[in-house]
Amino acid sequence: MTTPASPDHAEPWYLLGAGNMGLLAAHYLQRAGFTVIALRRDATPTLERTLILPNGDPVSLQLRCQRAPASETEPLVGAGPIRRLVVACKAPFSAAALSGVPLAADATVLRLQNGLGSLEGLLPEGARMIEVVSASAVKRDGDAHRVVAENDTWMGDRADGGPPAWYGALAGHWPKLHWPDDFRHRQWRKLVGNAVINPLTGLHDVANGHIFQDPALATEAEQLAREADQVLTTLDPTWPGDSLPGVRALAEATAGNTSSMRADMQAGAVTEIDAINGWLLRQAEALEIDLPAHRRIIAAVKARHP
Ligand code: KPL
Repeated sequence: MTTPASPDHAEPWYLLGAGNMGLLAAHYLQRAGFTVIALRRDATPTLERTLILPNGDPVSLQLRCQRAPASETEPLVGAGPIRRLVVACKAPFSAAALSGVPLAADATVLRLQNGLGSLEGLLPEGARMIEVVSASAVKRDGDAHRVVAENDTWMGDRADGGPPAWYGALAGHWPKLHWPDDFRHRQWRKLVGNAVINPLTGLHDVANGHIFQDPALATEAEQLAREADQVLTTLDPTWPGDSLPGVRALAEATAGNTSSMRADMQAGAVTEIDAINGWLLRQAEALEIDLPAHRRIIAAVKARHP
């Protein structure tokens, strides 16, 4: 069931990154009656994918495609400045994916990526960046994308000006979508979970649940969480500063999962370490705080997969 078009639906959403989470966002946007256009480097006219919902129902997802410009000087044929964009590519590819994409000066950008800071300096000054943090899980299943769990998803932005006009329509079709008052803390909780679980599971090639079953890894996890809390409490004294139990609960709730960084390292792909642990380290450096456990683990991940 889709929502009939309203004036607010006239503006299409463009999508950069038609991976698991990008497709899930595209599906909810389409269900809410919005047009979604995938920006691709190739010339495919449409993108057809199958999304399997948690109840097992397959949804055939069809997205119109627009060829993204290969360089900043090449125009985007057939499109004026883009006013709504979902960035769901992996964090390290953000600059390349955005290069040449003609964003309107007041564009709204939904950032659906792990880590923080990956779009810094890449958007027009007047753009509104809305961060999306999702606990939903989508996995490749052969040629299809399986939605393993539709969990909570939170949206928020730095200005905290409240949700935009289109949010209500989307929230009616995106299960468990919230615009919370404490968005930043939710985003940081996800960040700390990723900063502990992802590099440890990647380096040791283990599933998430293994971390707290192995005393050596559990000690490393504890150090990483403590150092993250030290930075975040300095940035915001209202940060509760007790991340470890939440990280443990996340590792247990996703015990059988292969973290995204483990999957990247297994595939020999570039990891999101710079957007996750690297973000914490950059904050720490500015605050003159040393984070030896994060420094070590960043170096270890990069030594394997530069
Ligand atoms: O977000 C994740 C990831 O793998 O990137 C977690 C929560 C660790 C689940 O695997």
